[in-house]
Amino acid sequence: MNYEILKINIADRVAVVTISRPSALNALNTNFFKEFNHFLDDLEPREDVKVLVITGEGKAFVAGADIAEMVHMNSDEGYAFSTFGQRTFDRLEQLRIPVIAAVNGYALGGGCELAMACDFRIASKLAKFGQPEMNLGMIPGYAATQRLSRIAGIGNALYLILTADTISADDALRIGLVQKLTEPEMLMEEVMKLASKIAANGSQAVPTSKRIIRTGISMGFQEASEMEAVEFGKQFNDEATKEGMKAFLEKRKPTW
Ligand code: DAK
Repeated sequence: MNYEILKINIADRVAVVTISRPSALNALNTNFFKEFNHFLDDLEPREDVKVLVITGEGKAFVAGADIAEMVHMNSDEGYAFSTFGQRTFDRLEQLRIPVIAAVNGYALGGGCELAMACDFRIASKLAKFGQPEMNLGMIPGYAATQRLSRIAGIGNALYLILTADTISADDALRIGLVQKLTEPEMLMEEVMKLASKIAANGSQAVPTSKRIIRTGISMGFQEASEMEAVEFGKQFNDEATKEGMKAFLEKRKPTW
């Protein structure tokens, strides 16, 4: 597929996708969702890629769903746009490998929701976050009502969604929406360092941790702890786990 919106670079076990539609501040339209799903089709079976990074080109990460496209939709088209987007974000969240959002600028509406469907968020100090849908007379449609309250707590979710306020990167860090801030020019360097650190782990421990954290959040504590114990036990059949422990005891680095 010839991508018009996505720029893709895969090297050293890390895939970087740059959303590039700067004239519309990278607003998410149907074409974006088509391209992104195609990219995920290609990525999912690849064993050589260990981490995915998503960022935006220009002054926005993503300034929301494409209002210019949505304004012409009837109810059926709105429903189709909604379910296509929701399925795509769920697919991203459930991707086997970790996904880092490198938030370079505005992450508003659907853009903030995209960042929240990633596993964690590293942001430029100049980034801005918000769910301004209320200003357009609508509610969020890509699960901000659910993900934001799980990530930042119900009070912060209600505050952001009901006020439609845009908040600074500092405030996003304070409420736990972002895990780390960087100087704007250092964003990709810092993110790539983190991605490489995670990618260097050769065992199944990274994807397994992601899966049980993500699955466990919607389970009861006892049931989720039992799932962890089952997965913990399974690791003893994994050569990489044995190698990790042996290397520690032999005072050397593991060979993965
Ligand atoms: N959609 C389309 N175009 C957008 C856009 C967007 N979300 N955001 C910006 N643009 C376009 C602008 O129209 C402008 O285009 P031209 O006039 O140059 O042709 C260009 O990008 C540059 O924007 P500005 O001139 O406005 O740039 P400024 O630096 O002055 O302002 C801004 C930046 C981010 C503060 C401002 O552009 C802005 O407020 N943008 C809108 C932000 C916003 O409201 N985002 C939320 C969108 S609603 C659903 C699923 C999802 C959603 C809803 C329902 N269902 C499943 C039912 C999601 C909704 C949203 O995300």
